[in-house]
Amino acid sequence: MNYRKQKVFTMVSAVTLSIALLAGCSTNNANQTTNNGGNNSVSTETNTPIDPMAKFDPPIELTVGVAIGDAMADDFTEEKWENSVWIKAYRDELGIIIKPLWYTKGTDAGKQKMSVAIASGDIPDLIGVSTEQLATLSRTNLYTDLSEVYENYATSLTKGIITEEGNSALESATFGGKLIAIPGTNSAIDGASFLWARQDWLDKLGLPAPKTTDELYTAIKAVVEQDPDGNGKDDTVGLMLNKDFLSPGLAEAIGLFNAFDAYPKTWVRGEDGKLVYGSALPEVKDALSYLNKLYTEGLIEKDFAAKDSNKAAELAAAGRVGFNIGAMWNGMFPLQQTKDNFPDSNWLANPIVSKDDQPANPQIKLNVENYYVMRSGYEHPEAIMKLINFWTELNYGDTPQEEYDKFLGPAPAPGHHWTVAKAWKAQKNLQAHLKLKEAFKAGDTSKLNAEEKGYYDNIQKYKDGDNANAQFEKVFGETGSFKSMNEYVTNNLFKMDEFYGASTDVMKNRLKTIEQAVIEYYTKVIMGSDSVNNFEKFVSQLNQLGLEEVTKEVNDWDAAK
Ligand SMILES: [Ca+2]
Repeated sequence: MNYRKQKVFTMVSAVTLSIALLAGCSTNNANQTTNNGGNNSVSTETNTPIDPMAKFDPPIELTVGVAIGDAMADDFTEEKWENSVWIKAYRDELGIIIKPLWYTKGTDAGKQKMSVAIASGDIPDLIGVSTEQLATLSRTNLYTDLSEVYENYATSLTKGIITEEGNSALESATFGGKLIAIPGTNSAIDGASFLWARQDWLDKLGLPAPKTTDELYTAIKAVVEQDPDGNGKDDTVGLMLNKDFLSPGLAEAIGLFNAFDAYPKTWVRGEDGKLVYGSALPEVKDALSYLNKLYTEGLIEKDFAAKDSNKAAELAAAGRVGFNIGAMWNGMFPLQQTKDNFPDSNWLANPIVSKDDQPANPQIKLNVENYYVMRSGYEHPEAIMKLINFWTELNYGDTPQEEYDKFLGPAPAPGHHWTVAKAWKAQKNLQAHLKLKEAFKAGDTSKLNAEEKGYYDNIQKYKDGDNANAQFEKVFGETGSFKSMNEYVTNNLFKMDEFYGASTDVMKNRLKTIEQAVIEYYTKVIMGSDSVNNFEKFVSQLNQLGLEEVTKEVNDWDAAK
């Protein structure tokens, strides 16, 4: 993640944290009572009902490795970590005494230390690993099968969160019928593309928000040729585009490929039931021809292939671009910059366009932040479920404000980076939007949680004239990107990448080269130095680079799952 995007995410989480004090209280005493009751949940008697929230009595020890990421780096000390409210609560409320075996600083160091531990066969009782490391672990006897632990100890709240986007998160942690890890889920839908448009320019030009690729072409041409900013200069670009236009985020073209039923860099199921690589399917030709037309007619920047997304995004701050295809958060960065410089500007996120009158399907992929593995032979594997239940109850349960703030509120609360295990709710942000809409309609904020109330207050400031807070309206507000997200969800439009396993053997060695060949060919076609007429030649080149073998492996994975 590059610096400026990172800054945005830091900002979003800082906002999340800084507003937590504001919301109203509710009660959660039932859990407290149960926890303090010291009910021993590890009973193996079959007729004893399992209490998934019960405290271990006597307490148990659980060893972990602590990876200090960039977001924690600034104020991290070992002492602070060991005395944080998380570690204390795990001990006092769950009866789980966390014992760190090591500390690493930086993402790479953390990954490397974990890989070395896995290779040496000597791992802590609980580890959080990547998809790749999980695949390596699946070939060892280092893990515990957590199938029953999940079944018996995950609360219904936790199960709802882990399966919120279907069973693929659990399936991605299942090897040979064994659930070898609990997936620490994150949101897949929040990665979808939108068509961001300068609505103020469309209004001025008397054009509707484009729904089809034809309407988009018309609108792009109009903003370039009809001087929508009225400065008398021929200085407007139609569509913001960067050299990595197949990477989701900002100034990308994925949403345009999806408009033509093309799904680059994902695995889609063909008519014969086999998985095929979206970048090599003929549907991409229509998207490439479309982009080539925009390029040839001067509607996208001549030098887009030399610009990364941040560089391409400078067009937004300069008020020189009409359209951007990118993520739900673009309303914060970079599009807030347009508002800062041009108070009358009005970016709105629309669903991506479609080649016909059927809505397009935005591509998304499974998003698991960490796979939580329990060491084979560890006596209390259900500890992982209790840690995650604790997290889900605190975040998404009926938690008193004061309790929530202790962990996730403003400083000195440590925040979520200091946890040992967590799973995010996929539709958290969408629900925030829906609840905010209701709250503004009813003029009643009593149903909002702390995070949502913070957004509410910022949107209200924007409505009262503070343009610096436009970004909250543009993402979470009634007119925000989640309005279009809700259309995606309501109409069940998402196209999920069908491959969600760890990299297969050939994939590990070849996929980067294959992806490089894809972006090179696509770029050449857009810029007119190659042609869609050479598409079949391009596909056979990809097969020579290893795509054929990768496809076989992916289908073997698919057949085995
Ligand atoms: Ca102009």
